[in-house]
Amino acid sequence: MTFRRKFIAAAALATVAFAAPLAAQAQIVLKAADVHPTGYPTVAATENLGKKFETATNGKYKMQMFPNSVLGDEKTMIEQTQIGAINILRTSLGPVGAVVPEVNVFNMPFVFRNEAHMRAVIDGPIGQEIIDKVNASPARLVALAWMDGGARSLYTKKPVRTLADLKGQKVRMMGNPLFVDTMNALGGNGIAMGYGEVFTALQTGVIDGAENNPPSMFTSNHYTAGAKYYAQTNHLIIPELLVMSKVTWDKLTPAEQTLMKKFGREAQMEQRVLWDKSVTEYTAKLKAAGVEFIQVDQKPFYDATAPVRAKYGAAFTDLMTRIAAVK
Ligand code: GTR
Repeated sequence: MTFRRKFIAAAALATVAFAAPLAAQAQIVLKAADVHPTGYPTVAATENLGKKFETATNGKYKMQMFPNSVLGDEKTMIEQTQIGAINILRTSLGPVGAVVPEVNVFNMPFVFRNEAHMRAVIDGPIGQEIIDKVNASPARLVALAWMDGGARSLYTKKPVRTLADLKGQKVRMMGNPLFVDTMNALGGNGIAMGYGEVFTALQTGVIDGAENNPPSMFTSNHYTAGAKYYAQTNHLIIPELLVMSKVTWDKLTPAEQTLMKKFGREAQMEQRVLWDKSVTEYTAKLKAAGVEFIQVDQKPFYDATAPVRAKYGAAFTDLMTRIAAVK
């Protein structure tokens, strides 16, 4: 190789070597997290939001999704989001209630008549008020959008056909005293633990059952750990949140914040469509795997949880009247 050629080759290499780290540095990676696996409605809708944000900002940002609880359970991930170690988190409102008590109005048993009622509430002014409360709280979280977690029902190793069948059964609940109180009011024995611990706890007999929606019951494999009966109590209809760390939010330009909110709202609507499909799909899969779906009379479950609504709802009496009035 002549000197001139060597020089050109070296210069080209240097350009590549120089350009690559620059380009890598220029792109800001947003870490997103979810307890659910790839393909789950919440994960898919959040990933799409990330792609839209990347395109709209001409590649200034890129979202990297950490699904399947790889960054910890929801409580831990909320804490990581508060300090900015996670930038975007999709979480149930359940554990958010432990850090922003004002959202607990949506976490109460039977506060919504059904899913359609819940959707009408979160899409309207009350949903926005709760989002504003999260954002105004000292929790350092910025709520971007709602997502749908359907209705939670009981799944157990022994069938629950009436309230009496639940007596003394140890049932895993999410980490928020409100949920443990709910299970105890139903006559069971509520035990708080992280989602990722439920499978082993079912296998080893630490718990006799848990409660969740059909997509979660299927994708977490809990039905293979002995929980073969799904009693359709619908006792909790808890919306979920897509939140951004306030640390990250404050670094976005006002235009980027507007984009984030817009794409958040779109993700809310997109996830809902995916959600409805997944409930149908996973209910069928659970049935095919031998899970018995039990229709229960929900009235005794509603009545038994009245003390929980009285205790936790005392702070929200006006709001609860307004929620009940939403058609
Ligand atoms: C699911 C929900 C998760 C998580 C989980 C749980 O339905 O989507 O965010 O809260 O339940 O029971 O911990």
